[in-house]
Amino acid sequence: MIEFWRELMTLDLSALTGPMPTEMVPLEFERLDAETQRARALQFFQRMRTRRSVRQFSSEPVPFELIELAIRTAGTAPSGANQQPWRFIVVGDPELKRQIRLAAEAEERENYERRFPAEWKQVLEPLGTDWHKEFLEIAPYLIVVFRIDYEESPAAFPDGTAGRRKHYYVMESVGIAVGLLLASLHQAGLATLTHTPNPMKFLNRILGRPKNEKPYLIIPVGYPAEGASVPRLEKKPLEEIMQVFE
Ligand code: IYR
Repeated sequence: MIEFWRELMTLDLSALTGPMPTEMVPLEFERLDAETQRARALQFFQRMRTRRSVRQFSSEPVPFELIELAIRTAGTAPSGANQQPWRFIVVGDPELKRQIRLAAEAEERENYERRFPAEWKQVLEPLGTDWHKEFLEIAPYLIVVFRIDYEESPAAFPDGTAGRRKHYYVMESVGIAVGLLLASLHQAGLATLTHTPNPMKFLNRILGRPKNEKPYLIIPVGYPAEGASVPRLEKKPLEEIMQVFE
């Protein structure tokens, strides 16, 4: 009899009852008056429209706390089933930055000299980019973003069973998180670049990341070099990017 009760107490009954529903809590929501709404949205727009991708960095150090705050901000992003399929690796170590630069340049040299089709080269022309990526060594920090397509662990599932748990809407989720990351860094007065050497598999090797993590972007962060320049680019006007049905 005692055996029976002991057994019952150790049984995982969730297989019979299904997972516990998530606890619901009241939404924290600040209702703004119309004037504040407009002022805040306008101020954010005016700030964000000044962001430019920078390719000439200064080696001047930046406060690490700003990097941390940007990653915390990125981590607030919505994600498929709240799976938060991202990892942000912060690289300040000069030796690792050097390895990343050398590996990226080797791939990019192949791209520019052999692999890029003429059509791609044509659209890159106005940006004036080439295979040289010294910014990967000069910028004080590289934030290397990985997307996590699935989780493989002894307790992959909420009920603790082992296996491979697929993540959903990974590209969308990580894209949103990176948008918030870039906005935070710009808001903090730092310059960034979204850099995508191709292929990027070398980042797993250099940074020791497991194979369920795929490199998504490298984001050099720092202050612009003195006299840095950027291509004159236009953003599409509102009428071209928005259509309204009312
Ligand atoms: N990744 C390469 C090429 C490149 C591709 C696009 I699309 C850009 O907007 C900019 C560059 C490089 O970094 O040079």
